[in-house]
Amino acid sequence: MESLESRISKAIWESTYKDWLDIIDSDVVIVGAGPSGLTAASYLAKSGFKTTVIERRLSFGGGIGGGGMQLHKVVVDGRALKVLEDFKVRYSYLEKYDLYVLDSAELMAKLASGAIDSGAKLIHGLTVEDLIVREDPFRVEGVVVQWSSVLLAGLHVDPLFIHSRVVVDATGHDAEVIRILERKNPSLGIKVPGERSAYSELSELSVVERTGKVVEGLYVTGMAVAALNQLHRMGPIFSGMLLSGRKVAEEIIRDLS
Ligand code: 48H
Ligand code: FE2
Repeated sequence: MESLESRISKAIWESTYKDWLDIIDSDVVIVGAGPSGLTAASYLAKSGFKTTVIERRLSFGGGIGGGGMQLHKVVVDGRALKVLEDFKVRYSYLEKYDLYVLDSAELMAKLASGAIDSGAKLIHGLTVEDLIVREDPFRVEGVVVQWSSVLLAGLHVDPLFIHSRVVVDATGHDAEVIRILERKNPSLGIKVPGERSAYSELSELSVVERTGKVVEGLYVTGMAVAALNQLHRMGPIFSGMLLSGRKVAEEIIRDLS
């Protein structure tokens, strides 16, 4: 029998290699494992699309973990209940505020495990630093990825590619993927003006309304929708994020089918 150390290393290398050979050609790459990205991933994977979620950090949940100013709760309104039930997230109704309250830890954990159980592959510690594009006509055909640790160390290491039929920007407030498009493909005329100040009631609706395709092959969901369309922010109410994730999944399912 080989040493345990050799077997540990070989088991990890071999199964990572198998996973990567599989995800290098995905149907959908979702950038960001926050509420909108995880929700979208689950519905897409459940519909049979090979879905890969790339997350820069070594954790999942994006802004959920911070709750409301680090208090461990977030809220949703009644429109999001069906999504919470799909993920088996528990909530309590506070009648006097007409809001549903949930534990941020439970929401993070169950969105992530819902996405994984539906068949999505989540890779963490990996950053999307560029896009694969084709021109005439312009379309996005995947992402350029690098280990987050390499970027943090400031090393010059060339990246690798994940090809996909569709990419989703679920990177939150910074709309990082669309900003790459803005910076590197100026002829498209895409501008990311950034979000506006708080107006929760309005932005909870408009963020869902404006969710969808940006250019051929690239879609946007979650707070990145606000940055792209200069919409208001909403604070720690998450109905818009969950519904935006579900909506982008439905649009992609329709477009790819
Ligand atoms: C890989 C990346 C990259 C990259 C970023 O911020 P998120 O939680 O995003 P959403 O849009 O799903 O949810 C927003 C919500 O959390 C929020 O902040 C709300 C509702 N705010 C309202 C308000 O008023 O403030 O998650 C995005 C994820 C994070 O985990 C990032 O680490 C990750 O994307 N990410 N991953 N490559 N280039 N950029
Ligand atoms: Fe936020």
